[in-house]
Amino acid sequence: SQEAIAEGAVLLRGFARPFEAELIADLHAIVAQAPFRHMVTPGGHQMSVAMTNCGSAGWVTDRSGYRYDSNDPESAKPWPAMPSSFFRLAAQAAAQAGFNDFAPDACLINRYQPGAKMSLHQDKDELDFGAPIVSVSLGLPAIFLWGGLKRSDKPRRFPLKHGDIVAWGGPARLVFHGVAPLADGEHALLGRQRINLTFRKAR
Ligand code: MD5
Ligand code: FE
Repeated sequence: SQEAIAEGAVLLRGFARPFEAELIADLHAIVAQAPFRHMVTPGGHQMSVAMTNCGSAGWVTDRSGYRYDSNDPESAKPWPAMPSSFFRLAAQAAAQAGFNDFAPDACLINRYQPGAKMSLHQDKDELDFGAPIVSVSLGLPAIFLWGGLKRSDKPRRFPLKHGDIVAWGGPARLVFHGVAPLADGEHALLGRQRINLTFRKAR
């Protein structure tokens, strides 16, 4: 099924379900090479969400700022390559949502354990805001917060479940968004966590 959240934002319920086994196997291989870690914001706060990356550019934050880096700062080696299962799913979902020829070079992998959250923010560390962002939800359900173009716009709440994909672009690309604190639970494939794959064209 396909629903419009807002202009430029399309929710594809269950779109990733046919890919789940391949995605989870590929995820385990990435995490073996580049483990999840809690990064620190420029303000010095440790994030409750644990992160890693795959692809030629990985999103990182530390005391010096937010940026994309070709290498994992923990290992000083390149981030693991983006598996073809990840790339194909992101490109197919983008096309289904009306964004043709999406070629992500970055996949940020977010791990939410119970209580973890992401505060309202904009994604603006990418070079070209003309490319969409594709977000894949796996594991425990979460409430996605969808604000406006101003931080003060009151967010609407959307439940996102295992297999749901959202594609954002055009007028939705710079909307403030976040994730409410994860409720505890147990997912049959992923246990007590939610994994979010965020595909972007960084460079
Ligand atoms: C998540 N991750 O569920 C969210 C969902 C992040 C992040 O927000 O930055 O890692 S993904 C993306 C999103 C949502 C709404 C608008 C836009 C991106 N956008 O247009 O930039 O872990
Ligand atoms: Fe974001």
